[in-house]
Amino acid sequence: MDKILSGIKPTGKLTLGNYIGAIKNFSKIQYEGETFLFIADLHALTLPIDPVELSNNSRDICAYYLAAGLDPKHTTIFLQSTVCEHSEMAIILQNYLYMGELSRMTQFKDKSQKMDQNAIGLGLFAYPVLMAGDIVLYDAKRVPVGEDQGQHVEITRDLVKRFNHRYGDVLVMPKAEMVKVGARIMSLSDPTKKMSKSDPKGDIFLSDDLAVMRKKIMSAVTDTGHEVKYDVENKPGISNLMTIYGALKNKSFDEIEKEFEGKGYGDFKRAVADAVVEEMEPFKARYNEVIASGLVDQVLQEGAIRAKAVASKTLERVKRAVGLYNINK
Ligand code: ATP
Ligand code: LTN
Repeated sequence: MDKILSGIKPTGKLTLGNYIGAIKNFSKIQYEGETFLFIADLHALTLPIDPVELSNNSRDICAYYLAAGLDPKHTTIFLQSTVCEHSEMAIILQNYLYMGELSRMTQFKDKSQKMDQNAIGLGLFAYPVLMAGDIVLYDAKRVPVGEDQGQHVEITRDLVKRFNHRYGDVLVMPKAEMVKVGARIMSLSDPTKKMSKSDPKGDIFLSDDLAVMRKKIMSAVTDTGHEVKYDVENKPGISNLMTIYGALKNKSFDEIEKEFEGKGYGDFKRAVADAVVEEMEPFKARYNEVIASGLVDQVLQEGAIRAKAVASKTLERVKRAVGLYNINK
């Protein structure tokens, strides 16, 4: 059975983009393999974050995973920081990624550009090293992510090639997988920018009330004209709403165009808002149940034990391969 692995970093409140591009898909594919899903709390430390927020966000992601139908009996759900092998693996792997290639990562460039140039943490620069470690520790072949994370999986592939070339067949080659519709949901106020939890303009948060979600959709920026037509270049606002609608209703752009032929933006927006509310109402109710049940801590404790059992074996394999002396022969 193929290993499937992904994670979300607890940097802020989760958005509809995280739901459509990641969480909804995780629950759909979890039984296709042995699945590991974690909360990338060490990654969240790569930018300044309030400690209370970090820990609340971490709990919330686990609750949202469970609310989306992720089954902790099958899928190992855990916190990255509770499996120390992630940190240890990163220390070893940092020697096989180069500063030139790390400095070309889009996420690093985007995030570091906005910062005081004298206060860019080493962790932000080395982000892909930690992420490569996350992936190879579980021998993951499939890595479901949104479009923005594709580059980090690519650099992991480069690392695996380089490492295996040097030491033999030690690491498993991963591959990024993206949802066909919804791998990049855009901001509702600026549909040329990604909806992002760390830059929350035009976001729909999973914690928003249903009425607020509806209002945000109804006031989303649209384009000139009145035709519901998929055209990212000339109609980025409508195309983004079509992506949201298509992903939630499982409809193609052709089908959506036919459905709204002769109707205006207002009718279409109402239908998108209905689709969002229809999906979010039971999801939010399940989230509230999970939080009230106390299940989160139990799942994360069991997950840490299961994840560690797998990760520690891979780490041993890697240590042996690079020649770290084994005192437990
Ligand atoms: P940040 O703003 O802190 O960089 P983010 O909102 O981009 O965070 P991540 O933690 O990087 O969220 O992403 C979690 C998962 O959700 C990843 O697989 C990511 O690719 C996906 N994702 C994030 N934003 C979107 C989006 N707008 N559309 C589709 N998928 C997304
Ligand atoms: N960088 C990812 C989170 C992440 C991840 C991973 C995803 C950390 N490690 C390993 C897939 C595999 C993000 O920002 N979503």
